[in-house]
Amino acid sequence: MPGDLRTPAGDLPTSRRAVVMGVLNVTPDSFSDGGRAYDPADHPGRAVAAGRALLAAGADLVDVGGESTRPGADPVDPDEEAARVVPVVAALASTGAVVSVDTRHTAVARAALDVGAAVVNDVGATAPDDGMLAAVAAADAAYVAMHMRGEPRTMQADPVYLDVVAEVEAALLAAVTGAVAAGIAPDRIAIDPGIGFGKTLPQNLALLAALPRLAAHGPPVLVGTSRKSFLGRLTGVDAPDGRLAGSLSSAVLAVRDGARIVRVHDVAETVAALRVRDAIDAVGEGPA
Ligand code: PMM
Repeated sequence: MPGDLRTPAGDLPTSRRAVVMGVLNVTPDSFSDGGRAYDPADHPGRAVAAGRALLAAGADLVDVGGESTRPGADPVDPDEEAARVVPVVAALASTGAVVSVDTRHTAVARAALDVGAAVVNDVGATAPDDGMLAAVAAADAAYVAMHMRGEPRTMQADPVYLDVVAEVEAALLAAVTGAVAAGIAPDRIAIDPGIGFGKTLPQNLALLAALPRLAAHGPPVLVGTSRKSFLGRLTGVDAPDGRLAGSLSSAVLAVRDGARIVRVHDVAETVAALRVRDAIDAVGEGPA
């Protein structure tokens, strides 16, 4: 349930409505938005304005990231990553917004939690950084455990699984067990199969088809398909910001199949698309 991701900054909606997480990449090189929210000469001004726009468009929370995780990306020094994200998290959290920090580095998570981040979106949760789980537990924050095979620089080289669904499922359940053992409240943990993180097109599709199975474990499932290259391949659209139709359709289908949180760039469009799904879902199979 989204309510299980309640945060010090305020409870997320407890209705059956899916939670919409808006993407705010404070990087010069993200594949999906080409660094539009990051201007070193106007930092954090441009990024904060972009975050406010996501909230105004209907995002329930904003996910601030300072390291591009696109396939082939070089790692970013955690000090540089923190310098990108911390002022943005601080400014948005100070207005009462629920802010998550998208990182695999404990130092960055800790710095963001110190200035008001309520959620750590750990894109390295299947091999967590030293001290990451303890930092989240100490802050009583929510935790998103995302599956990634390897690291961004090499993850798409040749991802091989015997059974991608079973292996991702097992890794996520192990991540939840580790998070609970470290003291993170079980009702503040979400899981994410990490679409595009060390997966081929068929593997991404297998994971999306298996969302009901992943959702049956209990922790809310977060799904991020927005603008990703598998959508480009399926729909024949090269430019990431031209992949709206694929992004919306995959978000709606993910929610239909049990995802409780969707991580998206096109917030207003996703909110509208999910409204249609919610209206149909609310009627269910009751009498006409
Ligand atoms: N995808 C990206 C970055 N962070 N976090 C989670 N939990 N799930 C995702 O699917 C995810 C993520 C990469 O996409 P971007 O470059 O558009 O941010």
